[in-house]
Amino acid sequence: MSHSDAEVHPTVEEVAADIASMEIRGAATIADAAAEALADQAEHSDAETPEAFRAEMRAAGRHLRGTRPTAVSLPNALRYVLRGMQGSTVEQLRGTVVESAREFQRELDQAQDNLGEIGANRLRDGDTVMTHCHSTDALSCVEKALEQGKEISAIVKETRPRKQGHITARQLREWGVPVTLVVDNAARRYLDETDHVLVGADSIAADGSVINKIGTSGLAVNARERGVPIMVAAQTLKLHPDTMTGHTVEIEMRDEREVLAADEEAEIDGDIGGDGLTVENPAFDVTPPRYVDAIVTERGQFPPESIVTLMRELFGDQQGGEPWEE
Ligand code: RI2
Repeated sequence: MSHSDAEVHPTVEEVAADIASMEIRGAATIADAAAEALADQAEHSDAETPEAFRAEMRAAGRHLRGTRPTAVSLPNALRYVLRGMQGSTVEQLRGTVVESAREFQRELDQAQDNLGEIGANRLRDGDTVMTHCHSTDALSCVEKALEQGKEISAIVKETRPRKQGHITARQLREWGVPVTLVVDNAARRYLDETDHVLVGADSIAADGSVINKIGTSGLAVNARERGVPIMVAAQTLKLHPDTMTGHTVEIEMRDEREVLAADEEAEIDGDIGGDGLTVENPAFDVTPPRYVDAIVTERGQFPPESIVTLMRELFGDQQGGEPWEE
């Protein structure tokens, strides 16, 4: 068997399929699942030589990497775990992969907690936040503010086409937060009642641009026009190292069926044109740094223009090819 035919464990295949279908979604959750899948591959590998083991791990990394292109937390997770693979025997390699996956997962949890504490300090007692999509980093700020004894209300944008705003609404209600759920088109009307727009990020570019769920940039422009501050909660795992050397972030285009899905309530049967109809379904958009007031990370809050300094500190010394490449 050549190295490029190396076996990928069924768990890796399942996790990859679940990420692609968005059964597993949200940048941090994707990163956590990818690290877990690599640990699983290592634990179940029956490779007999270190070379075969390394080839398997690289193949698993490539398989996971190919699922969704925009959230940089995925390659950042794969890099962290695969660069931790050390040793000259299969047992050493296995042990270090599992150990670095666990370490990555612990750091992920810790980073989200620390970020939440920092973000919560921006929220005052009685504030109303407007959310877009579902971000565990953004929700962590609300959770910590509640723990500090502050009363927070939320205006939650539904977030077409997949309506992840409903997940946000459900979580906030579990915490006892008063929630007003609105369709995306109603957001501007409710900005007058909003103290902060609070969103997450899938990737942050070196110039401070924020790549997040489609609709974020329009919301940010409207919020700026109304004088409502825009806060982005994104742990440093969301910083995109390639953008320091001029690369742009690929925006994922998803299936048209997400847009055309039948909806009985709205009398839509999912068939509105047939041939000649083009459907575009970009999952993300880019909010330029001038529309963002603060990027809140576990390392502190930053004006978007200064995020590049943090990126240099974190990624400046990383060189060489990707650890999942042959
Ligand atoms: P956390 C989501 O993307 C949303 O765009 C959200 O803001 C972002 O990931 C970050 O989520 P998708 O996977 O890492 O729903 O903060 O397409 O949980």
